Amino acid sequence: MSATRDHQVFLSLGGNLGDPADAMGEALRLLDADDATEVIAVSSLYKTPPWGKLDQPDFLNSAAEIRTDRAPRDFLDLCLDAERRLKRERRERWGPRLIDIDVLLFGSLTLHEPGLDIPHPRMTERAFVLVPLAEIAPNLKIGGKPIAFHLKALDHAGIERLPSARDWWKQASES
Ligand code: PH2
Ligand code: MG
Ligand code: MG
Repeated sequence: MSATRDHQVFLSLGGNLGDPADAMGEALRLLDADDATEVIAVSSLYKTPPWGKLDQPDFLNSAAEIRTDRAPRDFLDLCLDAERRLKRERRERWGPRLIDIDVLLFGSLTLHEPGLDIPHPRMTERAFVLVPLAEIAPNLKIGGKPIAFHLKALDHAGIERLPSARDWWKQASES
């Protein structure tokens, strides 16, 4: 029998077009529906000012802890599939989007392959990634340093936690 491939994965989710909370919820439900994948924890929703390209609407962001038996490339394909199903509009770099799913960490793996850079190379520079992540993984270490250490160096201005039910992602919206 082959060794188990039960990996702990952390994701960042975000969007600023249409109904991003609904899109993130649906993406997480798609991942959870996969036989080899389970959603373990999801952060609250956060309203965050746009980073990179400033003249676009505020984002909603969240973070999720996942467990999967899939290999990294396989798991990435699952995420891309969920994005595609939600009709992500890939128009301009850092521009407006319905949904974006980024794989931040995949167990303790380091990977540098086309389309798959893990740990996510810019995750520690972005408060919109680390603030939700710290909510669900306050003791996480990134690059050997505590998440709180990385957070202290970042500008949190304008980031607002929205009151969210613990399992907000499980329900499809009524509209
Ligand atoms: N995603 C981007 C670019 N800028 N800004 C915020 N606040 N949140 C995001 O998710 C985000 C962004 C490209 O993926
Ligand atoms: Mg499942
Ligand atoms: Mg992104």
